[in-house]
Amino acid sequence: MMQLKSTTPATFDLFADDAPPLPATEQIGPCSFVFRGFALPMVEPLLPTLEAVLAQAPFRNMVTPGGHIMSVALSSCGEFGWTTDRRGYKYSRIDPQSGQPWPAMPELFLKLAQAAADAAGFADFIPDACLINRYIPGTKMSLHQDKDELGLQWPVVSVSLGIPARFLFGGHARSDATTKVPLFHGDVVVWGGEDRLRYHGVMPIKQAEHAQLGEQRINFTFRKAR
Ligand SMILES: O=C(O)CCC(=O)C(=O)O
Ligand SMILES: [Mn+2]
Repeated sequence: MMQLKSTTPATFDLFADDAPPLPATEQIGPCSFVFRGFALPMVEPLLPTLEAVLAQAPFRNMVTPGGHIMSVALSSCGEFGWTTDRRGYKYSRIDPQSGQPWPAMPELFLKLAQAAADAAGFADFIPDACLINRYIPGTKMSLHQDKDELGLQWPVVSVSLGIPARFLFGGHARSDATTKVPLFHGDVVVWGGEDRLRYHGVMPIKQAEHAQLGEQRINFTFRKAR
């Protein structure tokens, strides 16, 4: 497996006062970047915008095809939303819970996704799907690939808000070694190109409280679904 240019130590304590400062931009793969605090300048208007989206399409815990209820609660906005049920994973224009189209992708979300994609070398990214995940302490996301999209030439742009997470970034096989990337409020990760189908996940979220978001982590991932 290729060597990753990560400066993150293999083990770390997110809460330690003596934790080393993180570089502003970290390259975690040939076409993958962590931009520290990239979303911070937009957080103030982002939160009420998110609330308006969630009023239309509230978080829900979906069922996987295997019958497990996902611990992470999910919603979507944009032309397409991602759903899972006993029949499988899919993108759809209609939120099955409301029977209505998913909320439109707010201009601010689009701007943020485009700016981050641009910074990673993917100009003119026009995502048509934004998945919104809500993690509470103890919840996690198992290693998986984002592969239900048709627009695999476009990156995934992932925005983290609220309490910290330890993001796992692996290779093209589930069994490949993973790099542990701490993600904090405002951090944005972009992976695309040859890294687009790399396995990734989120370790169980540790108990913590965020000044604005309380005991939760919100993550948006922007994709080109169709
Ligand atoms: O929460 C994260 O940081 C990653 C989320 C993710 O991989 C997904 O929604 O597919
Ligand atoms: Mn994913």
